Amino acid sequence: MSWWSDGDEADDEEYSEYDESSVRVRPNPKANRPRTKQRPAYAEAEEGVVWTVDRGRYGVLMDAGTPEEREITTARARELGKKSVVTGDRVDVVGDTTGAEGSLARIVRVHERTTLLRRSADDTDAVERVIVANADQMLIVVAAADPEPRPRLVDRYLVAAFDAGVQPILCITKTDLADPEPFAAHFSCLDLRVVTTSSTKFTEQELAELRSILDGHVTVTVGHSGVGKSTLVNALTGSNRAVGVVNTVTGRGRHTSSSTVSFKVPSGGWIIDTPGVRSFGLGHVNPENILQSFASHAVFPDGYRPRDGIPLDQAHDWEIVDRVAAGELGQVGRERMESLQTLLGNRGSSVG
Ligand SMILES: Nc1nc2c(ncn2[C@@H]2O[C@H](COP(=O)(O)OP(=O)(O)OP(=O)(O)O)[C@@H](O)[C@H]2O)c(=O)[nH]1
Ligand SMILES: [Mg+2]
Repeated sequence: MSWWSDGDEADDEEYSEYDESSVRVRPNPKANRPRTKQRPAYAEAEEGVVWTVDRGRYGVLMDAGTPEEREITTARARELGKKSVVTGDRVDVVGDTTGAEGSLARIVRVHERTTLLRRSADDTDAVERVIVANADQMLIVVAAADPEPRPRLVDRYLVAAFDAGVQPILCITKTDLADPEPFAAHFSCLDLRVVTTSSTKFTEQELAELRSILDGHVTVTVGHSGVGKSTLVNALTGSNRAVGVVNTVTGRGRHTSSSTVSFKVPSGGWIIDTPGVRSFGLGHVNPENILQSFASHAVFPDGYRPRDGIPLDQAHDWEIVDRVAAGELGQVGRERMESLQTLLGNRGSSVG
């Protein structure tokens, strides 16, 4: 298993032995009968939200927001089969749901998800890994320096966010080390909210702005290792996630966070800290959505009139490419389009 512990791989491979529901204590007299498709309805099941996944165990928050709110430890019931359970999932739980020391309940159902953020190992790999369920915002965290920010990686996150139906926000950290403006300028052709922070002097204003963005939402952080995701989550929520150091030679983080964990934002809402990933493949994304979502988030200069009266997001893909290449979104737009075309090219898709 890789260092990335998002649950799926953990459950289906190494950690399946920890699922007590798979332990058979005596010979099963029904072993030779065909399996029934009927499953128990679990009318007594209680609903909760998965707030973290760690090595085959799922932390579930029960009765959130009530005096009975409690965190319980669960395993997945065998009948879930290969279905993944990830942070953010709404689940039905049976068994001991008291949360008492040493208790273990079972997840028997996963509710339908409103959104699903996924990545693949690389762009040609259609096998997806689910990162979180039911988030409605994505905080794309990049550092102004150390590690050096890369616009093309942000393009990837943007595509994944649009594909998942999640609102992206760009957060540039470490503004004490470099001016964030030149990097932010790469995205001026898009309707993308940009916030900046510096952990050496988190100002109340910065934190208040971020909290107002998080208020009432479920926000998942994404970004390379070492960009400061956990540092930010700690500052916003008072949590105590371990933070790492960035190697001064390679400029890489140490992959300090290894699990995906949700934290309550004091003002309301949740922020989910994720481990930095080395690759954020988009092999699972429908290429048809990529240019459309780019066009629909474009920002046009004042007085702009769409060519032939057709808004950019309603144009055919080839025409979007053509119009952006002709300068409808300026030089910045051309660069973003080039990046998207490279991305599509990696996937073996052609555009225009
Ligand atoms: N100078 C400076 N350093 C920062 C800032 N934010 C975070 N750091 C440092 O960057 C290093 C990495 O921070 P983390 O919060 O662990 O980064 P992460 O994104 O959670 O990394 P992973 O968990 O490995 O994905 C730590 O040494 C932090 O102190 C900042 O705004 N300015
Ligand atoms: Mg971290």
